Amino acid sequence: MTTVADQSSFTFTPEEAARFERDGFIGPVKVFEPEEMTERWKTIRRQLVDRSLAIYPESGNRNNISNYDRHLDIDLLSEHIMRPEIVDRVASILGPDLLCWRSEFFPKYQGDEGTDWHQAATFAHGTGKPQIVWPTEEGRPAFIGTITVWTAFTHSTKENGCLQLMPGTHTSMNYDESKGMDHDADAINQRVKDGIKRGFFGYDYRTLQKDPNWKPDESQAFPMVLKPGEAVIFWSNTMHASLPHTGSKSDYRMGFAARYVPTQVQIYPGTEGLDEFGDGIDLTHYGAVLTAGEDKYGHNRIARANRRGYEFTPRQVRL
Ligand SMILES: O=C(O)CCC(=O)C(=O)O
Ligand SMILES: [Fe+2]
Repeated sequence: MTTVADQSSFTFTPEEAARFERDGFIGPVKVFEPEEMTERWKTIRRQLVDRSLAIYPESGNRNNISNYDRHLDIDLLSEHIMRPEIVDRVASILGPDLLCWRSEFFPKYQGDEGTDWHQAATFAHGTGKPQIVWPTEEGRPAFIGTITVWTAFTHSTKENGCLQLMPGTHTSMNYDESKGMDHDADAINQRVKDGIKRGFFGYDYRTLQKDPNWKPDESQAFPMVLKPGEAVIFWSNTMHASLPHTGSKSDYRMGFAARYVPTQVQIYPGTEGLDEFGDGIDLTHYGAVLTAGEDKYGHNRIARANRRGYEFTPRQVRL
């Protein structure tokens, strides 16, 4: 008897599925061996500087959004978002037809503040306008949020600002993203919240709290320590934050977040641009990537290849 290699070997076991449903996150999961990740990051870091095919122009701002979606021009990042280790697991949560609609870098350098506690459902937080819209059932969205896969490109430790998550907090929102926030780049690294230096890249996420007197319960925080090449997968509406970087200069933290939704979700509906974090980008060259299955809805513009010609081949995940 011959055995056929199981294409979908990274889908969740029933235990993993139950744990994810209970906690709203799972990790660490291995995407690459640490040595391989370190090598890949060396190359990616060099290639990031060449913006000739990046889909957004360069910005002078520090916490800028011009490095969003570099998977649309850097082959190693294009390949990263398509990795079976990631896509199969995301399909276990969202089903077999998947789009990657956003990637972002999250660096922390020596002395940087931690990231504010937050939950994201529509990603309207910066603009007041939803960036993703789920279909409604009986007038309400069937689901909220996106699945984020945050991969550590370097070591992510308590000293250099690892992510923190609060298990089980994905079932209700403490924030109203439609309120909008005022951006103030001068506030970066200036605020201490419950004894911890934190901010949200020039925003103060506390201004979105439904109850202004409520405080996140720090005792619920789980520190997600990751080796290079390990990832955490979480619902964006799970309470998450990160610690300040109190470590040494050479030990910087670099996270790469890729965000996924099923094909029925509308991405950037009714807009050709995005203004947030004190920057603006034009979506003319934007496309979502079909990472698995097929797109039966046609709601969104799809990028079939990156701008160097790397073709995105969707996986067919057997669930
Ligand atoms: O890396 C961080 O500090 C924050 C990441 C985050 O909020 C996200 O990936 O949604
Ligand atoms: Fe986040």
